Amino acid sequence: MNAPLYHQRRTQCLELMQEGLAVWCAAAAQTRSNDTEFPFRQESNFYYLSGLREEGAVIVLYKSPTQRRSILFIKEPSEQEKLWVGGGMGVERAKAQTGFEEVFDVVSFEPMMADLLKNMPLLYLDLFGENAHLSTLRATCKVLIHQRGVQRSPRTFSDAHQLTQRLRLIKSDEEILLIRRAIAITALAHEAAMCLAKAGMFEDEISTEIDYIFARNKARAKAYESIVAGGDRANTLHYIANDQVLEAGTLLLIDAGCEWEMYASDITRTFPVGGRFLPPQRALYAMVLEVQERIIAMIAPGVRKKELQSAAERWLCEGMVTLGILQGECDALIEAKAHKKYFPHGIGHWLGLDVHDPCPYVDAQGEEIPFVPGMVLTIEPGIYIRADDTEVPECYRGIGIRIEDDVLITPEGCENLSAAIPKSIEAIEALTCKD
Ligand SMILES: [Mn+2]
Repeated sequence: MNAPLYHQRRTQCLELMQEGLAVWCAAAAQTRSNDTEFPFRQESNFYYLSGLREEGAVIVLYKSPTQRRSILFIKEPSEQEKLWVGGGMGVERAKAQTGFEEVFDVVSFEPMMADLLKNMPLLYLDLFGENAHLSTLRATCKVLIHQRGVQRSPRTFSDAHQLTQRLRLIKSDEEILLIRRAIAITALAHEAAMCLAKAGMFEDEISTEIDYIFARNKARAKAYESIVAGGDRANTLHYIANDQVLEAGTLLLIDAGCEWEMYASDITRTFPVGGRFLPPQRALYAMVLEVQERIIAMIAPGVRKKELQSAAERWLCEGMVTLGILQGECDALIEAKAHKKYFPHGIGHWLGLDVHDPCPYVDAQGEEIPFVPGMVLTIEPGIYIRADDTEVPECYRGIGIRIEDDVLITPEGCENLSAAIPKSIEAIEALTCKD
């Protein structure tokens, strides 16, 4: 565990804080059924500040005009827990390994908070999530509000996650390495899927191969449920049933990415099932690919995401007019939002500890934040034409295409971190053609 790295993040967080106290809770175990649980996944902001995969722990940062403290409350595993589930690291090991200046048993959280919150004007906490200690904190604040001799007590509440999410916007070199590793494993899975898919197979034969490649390469988890969508099912944006048969002459859209040391990858490829692109598929694919490559070429420090969005909408609209999918003049079609029927989503999103990394898109004034080196985002134009859409030429019906890469902003422009995953028509057909 890189304790100095997490220590530095807590220092940065204290820097951002106003006078006050900030609390981040570890994720709670989630029940799957009766007394069994889903695999544990740490809450991303908690992990960002600690590197800990412990359940039931709490981080408290304290900032007064004279003092900055960084405190960890952690569960001391009981003998029963040690026997059944192994338990966590406990207070002594946490003191030795985590780099927190102060570590306490989590049973002292409540009494210590009463003391720490005294004379504090501001409490940062997770306002919008499941906060195991919210009622405790509120009760503590209420007592202080009515207590004699306490001059100030927290009357202002702020979102603690906003502090960490501001810091998470710019990835360090260490974080970029983890994203690169996630993408490298994800690349193996997408290439294997292109080689494997053929008519007559079930979609979940492909998704289980993807799972296997992730697991065999020691990626602990998927960053999200894989979308393995043959033919018209690609037009259901979050199709995850993955239980239908692949048909000859259709495309397969796969949106899948593993998580490596908590960092996500998010990659989509669309390719013909066990053969070559048919002419209409090829024409539509080439158009989406060209737009994707032109958008990536625009990316550089100072550019804003909304510029990418409007360029993608314009170019996809022009492409659809050229192919006869939309009729009319492009300005008017965009004005009428006609293109949104076929490109209904955003051009991309931040990527990091969460696949949709909840870092800010706008500054305090509501202005979109321009790109800065170290930001990572996805670029994922797509066109979705349902089989039952009688407004478009028949040859395009039932085709859904998305091409998604993960892009790092660099001082010079950008780096497509997933450029090695086949996406040109030639590179894809070299893998999908079985003859
Ligand atoms: Mn995505």
